[in-house]
Amino acid sequence: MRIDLVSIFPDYFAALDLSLMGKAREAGLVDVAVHDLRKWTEDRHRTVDDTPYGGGAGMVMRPDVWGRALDEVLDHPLPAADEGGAPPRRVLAVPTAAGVPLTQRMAEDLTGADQIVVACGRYEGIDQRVTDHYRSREYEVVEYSIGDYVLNGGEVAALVLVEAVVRLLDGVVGNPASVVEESHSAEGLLEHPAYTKPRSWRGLEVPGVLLSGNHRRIQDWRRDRSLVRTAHRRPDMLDRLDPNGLDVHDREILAGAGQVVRPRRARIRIRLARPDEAAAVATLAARTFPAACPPHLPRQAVEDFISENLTEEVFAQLLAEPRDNRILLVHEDLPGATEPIGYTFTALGGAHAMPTEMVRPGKIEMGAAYLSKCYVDEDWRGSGIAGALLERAVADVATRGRNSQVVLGTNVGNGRAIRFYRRHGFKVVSRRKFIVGGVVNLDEVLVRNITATQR
Ligand code: 6GU
Repeated sequence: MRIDLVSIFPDYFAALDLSLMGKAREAGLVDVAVHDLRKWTEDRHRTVDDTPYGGGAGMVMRPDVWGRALDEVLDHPLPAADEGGAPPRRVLAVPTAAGVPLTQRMAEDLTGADQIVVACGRYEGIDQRVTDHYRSREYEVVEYSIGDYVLNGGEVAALVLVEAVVRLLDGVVGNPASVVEESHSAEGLLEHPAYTKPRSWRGLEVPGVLLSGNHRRIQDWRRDRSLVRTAHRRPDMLDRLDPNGLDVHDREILAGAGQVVRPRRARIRIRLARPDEAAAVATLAARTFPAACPPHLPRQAVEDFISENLTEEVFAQLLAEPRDNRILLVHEDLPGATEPIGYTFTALGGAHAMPTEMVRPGKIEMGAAYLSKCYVDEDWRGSGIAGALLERAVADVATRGRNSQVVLGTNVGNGRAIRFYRRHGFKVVSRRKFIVGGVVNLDEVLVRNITATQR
């Protein structure tokens, strides 16, 4: 590949003699030439710019000087490409803050060019007719930007383009896998964080999973970290992700980081309910409870249960005791107040704590936290919100430090819920009766231990 850099500051490109770029040039993988634009001026002062037509601040680079320069540089013979008979692919790249964003896709595409000429403007840019002219002469012309900020000239952006393209050429980067596994590669996620020796540094430890030697676990952990990083730093990248490429675990991780991709893109927030939110919780509780009941349960029984147990008064009482009763809410993160779309209620102790008849020595201990409610509106089925909410509720129990287990009951016929809890580390250990509006139902009782790392 031939690269020509045209600039009034050719010294900027001394950096191309260094490191990987220098080696690529020595190895003959790329032939780089740097040109001083003033070589193509014809006046005593070697003028390259003039005042803008139409007025305004700054100076504009003259098309006549650029035209002479680019005619000559774009005419450079390219012997290697000419052998096949096909005309060489010559690309004119013009860095400008007003350009299209430079992407990894563009860099990959440009590895197929035979020649890239980068025309570096200064001042307020280059007369528009220059790119118009070469485009009309059937050159590929790309006016590109390297980010949403303004530079004094295109030289730094030219270095960026050259490095992004040349490192992708065969034989430049020693290990081709390191080009595949990085941020902005095919996966569409940012890369996971990396760690090396020493294991312990200034009181900070390398995450234990990376020392486990369990490659499956390491892979899974790294993917989770990629998802969380992308959600926090580049949520815009999630818009371009194929939601079908994300499994339910991926969606739960993203929801935990506040980003939802299915059934539609949304931002969510999970937080502790405030004492004044009893009415909102009661409305949500009444709306979501029926879906957890078996189909044969009489409607009246369900309604009786709701009007006895899921009232504003009941939730107001719970919210008045935040040390014992933990209510988490999920909201869509939109400007202005929105109704919650999901909630959990966990009793850590006190009046609503786990019923003593649920104790099973060796399995369910006295003083386990009791996850009494975990509901998300049906519209958000498959979003990952429920999993994120459940994990947040368990983490909340762990942070409070009072309980070493979380226990819950769910109807024996509710296979979906049972599979959900098992996927989240809960184990079925026994059964219990659960009375809904006077009708006796049978629940599976599931328990999850809170591990040392969670506490
Ligand atoms: Cl490519 N050029 C200039 N002058 N400013 C920029 C840029 C390019 N990309 C972002 N800002």
